[in-house]
Amino acid sequence: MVLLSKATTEQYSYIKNCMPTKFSSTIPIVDLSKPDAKTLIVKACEEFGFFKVINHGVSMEAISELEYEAFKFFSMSLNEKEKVGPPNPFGYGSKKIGHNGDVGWIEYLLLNTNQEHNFSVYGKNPEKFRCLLNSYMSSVRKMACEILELMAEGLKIQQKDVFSKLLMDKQSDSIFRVNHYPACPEMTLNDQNLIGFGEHTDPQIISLLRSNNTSGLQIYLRDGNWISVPPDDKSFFINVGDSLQVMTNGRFRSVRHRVLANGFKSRLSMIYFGGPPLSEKIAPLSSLMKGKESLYKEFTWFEYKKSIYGSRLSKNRLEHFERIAAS
Ligand code: GA4
Repeated sequence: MVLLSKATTEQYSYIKNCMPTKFSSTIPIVDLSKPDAKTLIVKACEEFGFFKVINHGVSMEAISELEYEAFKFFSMSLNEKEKVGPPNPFGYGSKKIGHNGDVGWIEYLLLNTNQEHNFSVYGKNPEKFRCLLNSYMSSVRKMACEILELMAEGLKIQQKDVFSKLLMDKQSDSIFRVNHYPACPEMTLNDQNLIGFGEHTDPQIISLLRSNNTSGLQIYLRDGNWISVPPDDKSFFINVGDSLQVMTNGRFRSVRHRVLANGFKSRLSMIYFGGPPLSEKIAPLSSLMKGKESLYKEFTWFEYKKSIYGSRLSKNRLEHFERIAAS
């Protein structure tokens, strides 16, 4: 991404009259090595749709090495980076998010976790980048499955792998994303909040995010306030996605979140979005209904994806699939 002038930054979106957001100390922390993990996970998913995980078992060395390669990739010329191809559906993207006019102060790589990519164009040492990415993705998927199994246990569902089997499926439609938010010194001049990635919920089942120590991530609370998530490069942050909201019939809520650009430091985040196979039917699990009515119409992941790709980032996409309560 080239250093952008004021004239260029004007094309981006800002949050106007944004109240200074305090770093929150209320974000739930789950220690995966402790026996109370499942109870804390369920509580966090009900209250926030978001929590931080420590003692996750992913090697810090593997994380740092991948981060280093990713920074190297983004430091190349635009011309070199564009050799990867545009991000529709997978490749290198800059500024534009999705296909419906959303923009952000961001450049990124979008990768399919099952598909072989043409790695010969990924940076100066593509083979190393590929190896690091593959081993990172498999460790993070393992953690995602462990968390999903703890969720099932915490929800007292008999079939422990009811969620995790969807990510383990060979046809699982999971995505990996590396986001680079360059520092934007321009924005510090007039106290503006430049949007890196606009507010949205993740459509999949679960997302696992790890970033460097640069702030920017904010989550939206049920009380209507945005809070800043203190960065922590040793931990992972977990988001409930729309599909898990539906499967739990609204007991877990997908978390609305956004990223603001930083005036001084660049931010690099890596996110694994665990999704089901395209043909999978998404509907509330009968074991969680217990006489309650389903809040959602059944749909396949393919149908949901089709609908999200036709919508703006900030849209409440589940609205379309809600059952109207009979009066
Ligand atoms: C949000 C979560 C993931 O980053 C993503 C995004 C996708 C994209 O960048 O192409 C979408 C967005 C995300 C939801 C609405 C649509 C699709 C951009 C957009 C405007 C890869 C995903 O799966 O959905």
